[in-house]
Amino acid sequence: MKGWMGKFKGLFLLGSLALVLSACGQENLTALEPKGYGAEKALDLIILTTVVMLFVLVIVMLIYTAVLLRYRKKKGQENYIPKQVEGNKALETIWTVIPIILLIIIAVPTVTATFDLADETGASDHLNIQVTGNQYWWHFNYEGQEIQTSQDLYIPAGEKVYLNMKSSDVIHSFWVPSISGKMDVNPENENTMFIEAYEEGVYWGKCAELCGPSHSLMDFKVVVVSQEEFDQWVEDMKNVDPKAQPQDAVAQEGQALFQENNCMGCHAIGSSPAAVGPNLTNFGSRSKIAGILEPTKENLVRWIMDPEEIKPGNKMTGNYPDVSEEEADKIAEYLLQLEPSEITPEDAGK
Ligand code: HEC
Ligand SMILES: [Cu+2]
Repeated sequence: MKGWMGKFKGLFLLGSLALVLSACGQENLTALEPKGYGAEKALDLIILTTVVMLFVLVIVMLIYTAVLLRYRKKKGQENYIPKQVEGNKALETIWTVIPIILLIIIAVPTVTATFDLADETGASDHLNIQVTGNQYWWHFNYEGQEIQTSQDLYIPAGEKVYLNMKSSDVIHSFWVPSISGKMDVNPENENTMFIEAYEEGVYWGKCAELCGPSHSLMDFKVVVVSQEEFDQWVEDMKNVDPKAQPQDAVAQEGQALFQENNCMGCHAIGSSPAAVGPNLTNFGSRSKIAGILEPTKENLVRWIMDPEEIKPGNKMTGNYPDVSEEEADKIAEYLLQLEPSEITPEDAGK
């Protein structure tokens, strides 16, 4: 009985694992359908090493089966002792040389790709973006331009973009699986990585280093648009007037409440570098709220009322006066109309 139960348990585990892992194939979040330079290099190496390993597995299994069949103890030969062999130069040479060749086949492209992906010599000819990892959100500062943004990183398709990354608190790791590999984001030193996305689209990014209770919610997006769209986005973002009055009367009240409730202490609108919290310049165009929630008014009110319920341990909780639902609703109305550019994640084919 217990044996059967055990078998069922195994089957159940396998089934649920298959179910859970099938979500790993999500479009725009999988390293197995590369849409960028680094991810493509990585997949080539994954395929190469898998082929080499399968080759070894097949050969070893063939020899193993052949030996099992051929040299098993046969009826009537119970007392037969086969010829005793001690060392065979030819065999030993073969099984030393073949693994060396296989390792060289893996090592040469791996080392080449490593140097290629770490190459920073052309950095000054390309767009450079300062990336800051924070518990539990990402900030992007376009170097040499008056643009600061958070959560959604806009880049042009088909262009190398250099990311100079640092953390404001603990170690994070920047990872957009379908575009490139991971890079540690440390508090002490800056790490640089370039990314190049081939196609327009919205690619999902993850923090890949355990950084606190909401680590798994530290999502962001890379919004890849055409060069023309990108140029327009840059223009629009540069020309933002942070104090602009909204048209709508409710949104105007929201703006006043946003100022009264200390929100401005942590959230900049425009290119000011204040960075305790995400920059909200183009908040109305966000693909998600706080990196994870669908961008609806309802969700935004939920966030403003109780961010702790959504992201435990975040640095906004408790640091602003209580706002009523009515007030939160007005603030939401204000924040959602902050759409300085027509270029949004929808243009990138969200
Ligand atoms: C003490 C600093 C601080 C104050 C004050 C503060 N926030 Fe925040 N806020 C944060 C931080 C930090 C985050 C990011 C949380 C996370 O994702 O971990 C955040 C996130 C947000 C987000 C999501 C942003 C995005 O890009 O998706 C919104 C919206 C927001 N806050 C609105 C407000 C409003 C409205 C107020 C005033 C009532 C306010 N905040 C006051 C620090 C603050
Ligand atoms: Cu993190």
